[in-house]
Amino acid sequence: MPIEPVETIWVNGELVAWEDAKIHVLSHALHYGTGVFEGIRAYETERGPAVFRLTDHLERMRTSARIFLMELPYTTAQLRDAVHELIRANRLRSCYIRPLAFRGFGGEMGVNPERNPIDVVIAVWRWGRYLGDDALRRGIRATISSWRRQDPNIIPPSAKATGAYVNASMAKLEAVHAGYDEAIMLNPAGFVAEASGENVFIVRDGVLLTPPLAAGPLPGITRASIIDIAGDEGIPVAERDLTRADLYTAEEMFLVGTAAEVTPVREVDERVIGDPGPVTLALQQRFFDIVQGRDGKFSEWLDVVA
Ligand code: PPE
Repeated sequence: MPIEPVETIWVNGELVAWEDAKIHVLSHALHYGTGVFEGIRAYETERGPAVFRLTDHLERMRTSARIFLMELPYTTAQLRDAVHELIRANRLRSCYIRPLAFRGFGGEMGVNPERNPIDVVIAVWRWGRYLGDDALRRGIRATISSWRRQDPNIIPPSAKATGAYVNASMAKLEAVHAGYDEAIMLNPAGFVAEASGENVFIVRDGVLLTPPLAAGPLPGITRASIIDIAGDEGIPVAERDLTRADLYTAEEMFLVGTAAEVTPVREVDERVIGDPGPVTLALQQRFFDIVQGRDGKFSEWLDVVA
C-alpha cells in the first residue's frame, strides 16, 4: 500500500526529517533480518488521536526483543512518550505507527549480532484500509498457502521479528499471484496458524473459534481484544485447533489485525462463505465503536494523545 510522507521520523531519540531517516547499507538487520517491530493504529476520536493499546504493543515488542537477546535501550514509558511526541509533531489525527528495533552497523560483519548497536526508530503515516476499500464491507477471498508457518523451533512465531516475515511474504506473493487477496497459513502439524498478517476467526454453531497460541500464530492484540469483546457480547468463544476443512465449512469467517482491523472473508479456495454474517458484523461494529471512542466499555484501551 502506498504511503505518503509526513514531516518527521523518530530515530534513536530524535526527530529527524522524513527524507533524512536513513541507515548504513551494512546494517546487520538488512543482511540477516535481526529486528523486531510493531504495527499500531491511532484513531481519530472526540478527545483527539487515540492510540489503540499502545502500551500492550510496546510490551510485545520488548517480549519479541527478549527472545532474540536484544535489550531495548528505551523503557516502555520512553517509547510511549516518543509515539505521542511524533503524532503531535506530524499533526496527525489518525495514523499507523511502526516502531522498529534492529541491529545496526557496528563496524563488523557476521551472523553474531552482538557487536552491532540496537537502533530504534518509530515512523507514523496516514494509512487507509489494508486489504482494500471494499474489504471491510464485502469481505475478501482467501486461499490456503502451500507455504507453512515456520516451526516454533525454527523462528518463534510469537516474536514479531523482521526476518520471519520472509515466510509471510512468500505466502502473500503466492496468494496474490493466484488472484486471491490473502493467504492462510497452516502450521507444521497441518492446523491453521494465521493469515500472512492477521489472526483467523470462524463461527460454527454460533461459537466463535480461533486457533490457540500453541498453534503458532502471533499473539495478536486485535485477536485478544476480539475475544474480550465477544465475551462482552455474550458470544461463546473457544480457542482450538482448526483444520483446513473447518475453514471450508465455516458459517462465518474473518481476519483481524492492526492493519486489517476486522475483515470478513467471503470465500476460501472457492468454498463460498458469502456476505459477512451477523456475528462478524456485530464484532466489527463494536470494534470500530471502541477504537473510535464511541463505546465507553473498553476505554482503557485508548491512549489519547494530548
Ligand atoms: N499475525 C501476523 C503474522 C501479523 O503480522 C499481525 C499483525 C497479526 C497476526 C495481528 O496482530 P495485531 O496487530 O497485534 O492484532 N500484522 C501487522 C503488520 C502488517 C504489515 O503489513 O506490516 C499489522 O497488522 O500491523
